Amino acid sequence: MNGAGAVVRTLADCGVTTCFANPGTSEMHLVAALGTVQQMRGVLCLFEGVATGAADGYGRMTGQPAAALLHLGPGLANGLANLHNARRARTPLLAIVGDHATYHKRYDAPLESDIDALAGSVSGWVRRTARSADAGADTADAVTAALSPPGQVATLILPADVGWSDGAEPGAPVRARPPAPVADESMRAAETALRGGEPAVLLLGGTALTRPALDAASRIAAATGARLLAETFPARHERGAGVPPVDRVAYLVEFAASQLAGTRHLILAGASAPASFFAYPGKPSTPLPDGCDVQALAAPGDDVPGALTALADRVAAGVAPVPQQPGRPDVPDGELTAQSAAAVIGALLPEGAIVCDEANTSSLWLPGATAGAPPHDWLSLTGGAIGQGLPVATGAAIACPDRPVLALEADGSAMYTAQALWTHAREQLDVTTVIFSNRAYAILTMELERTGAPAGPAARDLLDLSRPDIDFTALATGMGVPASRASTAAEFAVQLKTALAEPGPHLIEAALSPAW
Ligand SMILES: Cc1ncc(C[n+]2csc(CCOP(=O)(O)OP(=O)(O)O)c2C)c(N)n1
Repeated sequence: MNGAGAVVRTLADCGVTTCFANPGTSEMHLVAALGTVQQMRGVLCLFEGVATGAADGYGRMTGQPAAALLHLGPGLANGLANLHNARRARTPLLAIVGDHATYHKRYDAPLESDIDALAGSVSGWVRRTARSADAGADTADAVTAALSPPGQVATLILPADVGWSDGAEPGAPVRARPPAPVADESMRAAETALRGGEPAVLLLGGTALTRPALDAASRIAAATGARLLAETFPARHERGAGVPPVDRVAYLVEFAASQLAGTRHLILAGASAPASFFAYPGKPSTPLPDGCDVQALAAPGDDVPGALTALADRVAAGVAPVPQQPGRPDVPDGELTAQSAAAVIGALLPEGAIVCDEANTSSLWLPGATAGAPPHDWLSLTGGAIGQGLPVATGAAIACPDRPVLALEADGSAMYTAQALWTHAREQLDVTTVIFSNRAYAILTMELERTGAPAGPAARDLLDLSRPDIDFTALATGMGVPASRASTAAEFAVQLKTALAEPGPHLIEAALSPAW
């Protein structure tokens, strides 16, 4: 067996059976090996950012790593922004990066670059396999590292000659360590804060935003009067009718500060302490009020659901969670705006949907409009690096073929990784993409004001996406995805209903009224 064969065999033995790939010459033996292992599904992505984002979506939905196969340093660099988002999502993900043959590196061939440095910027674990005899064991270690709680990017660098040389054997799967139990001391500190009668907020992140942790958090809130909040951009948030509702900390630091005003105790469960997305002249870097005590009940890599359940049993024995009541908006009539589009989505969102939200300014009304829709998962832009939504939808759809996926995309963000649509078509994924076409980098227009940068017309032109208007229906059909354009709320409702009822990919360009 050669090294590439051992890598792929080991992946399959470890349960890593999906590989989002954009290979090159140095990965040809890996490509050949992928074709020989029956359990492996290779998914071609036409840009590395699609491959890495898809692996992120897959990992968020399954808790298991997918592999992203990338070509040397430049391929890894193209995939880096979505690996950054995956790192922020704490997604288990295995990046496999091919390199030149060991003896070829000293010739400084054109594609030679510092792969290790690039990998180190987003990975919790990096290893370069030196000999084919190590390929299997290194791969097993990489999978274990990716699964190390709460989940991380693990990068395995495989030189071409290691891949093609014989003398390899599959590595034995290694069991990943389970999340750490929470120390009694943290539990007692949280209990003291909650029982003290001072205003407290329980900030939920990671696995705290899925059930049964949400039920436990809701019981704690009901019994103690603590408020629940979620991190601003959760990797995966289970929500909808019957699930305890949790508002997210607002993106804008002023709004976040008013949500947290008066808080004396911030108790973290799977979340980090909130920080302002950016610094602005004269504005604070944190939304927390002065004198707010921050304590961690459970770090992201801890057994967060276990900690919340144990805490609920201490402070909320016999208290039931408070579920979200069902309720949907009426389908609106009239102009198509971000607000009326949100109402249409709230009215039609199917049960079990996976929503990939990269609608940016157009997402403002979505949480409210969908709060009482049937239960669904909400995946967000964890690391703020745009171009994530369509790739994440790709991976989520492959991970959960029986669930409808709704990719809610701002037009500017969609253009970073629009190639994902081609993979939606090729794999016939049940993804409905809605493009919120406001023909602008709208959020940056707002940020321009907020930063106080003196801006004239030339500056504003850099944030304008018209001249020419992007024809998303042409882009989609050109890549094999049936598409339509809606200009009124009623048209949007009809088109969304049809797209959701038919299997396979669809795209709807929601041509928003000029206001937004
Ligand atoms: C990888 C990356 N590049 C650039 C940015 C800076 N950026 C933030 S928002 C934005 C434009 C967003 O426009 P769009 O996606 O159309 O959403 P809108 O603001 O119009 O709702 C840009 C370029 C970023 N966040 N990430």
